[in-house]
Amino acid sequence: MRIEKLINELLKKEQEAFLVTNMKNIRYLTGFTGDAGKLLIMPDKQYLIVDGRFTEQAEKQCSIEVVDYDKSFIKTINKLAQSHNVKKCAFEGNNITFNEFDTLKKNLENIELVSDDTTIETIRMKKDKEEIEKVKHALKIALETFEEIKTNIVPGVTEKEVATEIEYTMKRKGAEGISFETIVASGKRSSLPHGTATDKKIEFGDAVVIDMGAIYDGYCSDITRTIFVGDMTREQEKVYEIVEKAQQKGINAIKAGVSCSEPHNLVVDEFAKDNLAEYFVHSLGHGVGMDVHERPFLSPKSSDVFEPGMIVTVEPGIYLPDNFGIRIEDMVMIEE
Ligand SMILES: [Mn+2]
Repeated sequence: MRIEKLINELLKKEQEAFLVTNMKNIRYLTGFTGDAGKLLIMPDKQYLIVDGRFTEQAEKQCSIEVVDYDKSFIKTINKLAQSHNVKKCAFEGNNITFNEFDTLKKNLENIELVSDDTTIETIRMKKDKEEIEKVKHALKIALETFEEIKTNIVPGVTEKEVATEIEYTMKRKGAEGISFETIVASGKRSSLPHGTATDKKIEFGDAVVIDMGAIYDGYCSDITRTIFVGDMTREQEKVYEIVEKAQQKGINAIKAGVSCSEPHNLVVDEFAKDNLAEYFVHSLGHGVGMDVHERPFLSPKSSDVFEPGMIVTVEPGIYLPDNFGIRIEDMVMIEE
């Protein structure tokens, strides 16, 4: 069970308690899908605290004790923590506001607060079987959608119309939402790495970068395709081949035990051969799960190492300002 993985980490770190406030982390650990609640974890006892709207749902979805918030989350958390003699409690510093921290500090009597935004995130990097199936399904929805709509990308259609059709088709195929605002960047706009769709009409000769993803049962997918309306120029063809080759090089470098910074560095070296390294302006990829961007990051700064169960994107791109851009993004799962 996932919650046991966290308890093992608490025991290792001699941490008495962990107050989880990030709703995705609560869902990950307990299965609770409501949009409000707090999770108090101690090695020997765990509580999910919810308000009356969610009591029945929480009891059905979780195997841990569900407690009513009794008109105040913070007072109830304090009461529970005191009853277990907690003196030190971890909380998610990257998830609460300054004011929420202030409230915690004032109300948790004689409890030292320590920020911890790595323990759960580290556990989440490695997906279990159930998670892998959900990500695969989210990916299937995105891939099928692209195949279905690509023939409709023709001169005269606007970027927004393409994005809307993508989002509608993904939902029709079972997506509960989109992983992020769909990117459709055509012509000169394709050199904007995050060019969200506008009213610009797609023209003959345009490169069109489409970055899209679906959410299925809480899990995201993320793919990018670059297509050309009409014939590619010689330059476009050459850059496309370079990006494709660099992506393959990056994918081939991914293996359990390898540093997450290595594929990025190899891709930069590959682009440098054609003097294009300066036009690759972001990192090579990122983990995908309940968040569309999560650890591990395939960036030169990453200190993570690939492990079986991780799912990451590999998305090299070349962006030639005022000319065109090309990005190709696929998802990779690390196995033994
Ligand atoms: Mn991505």
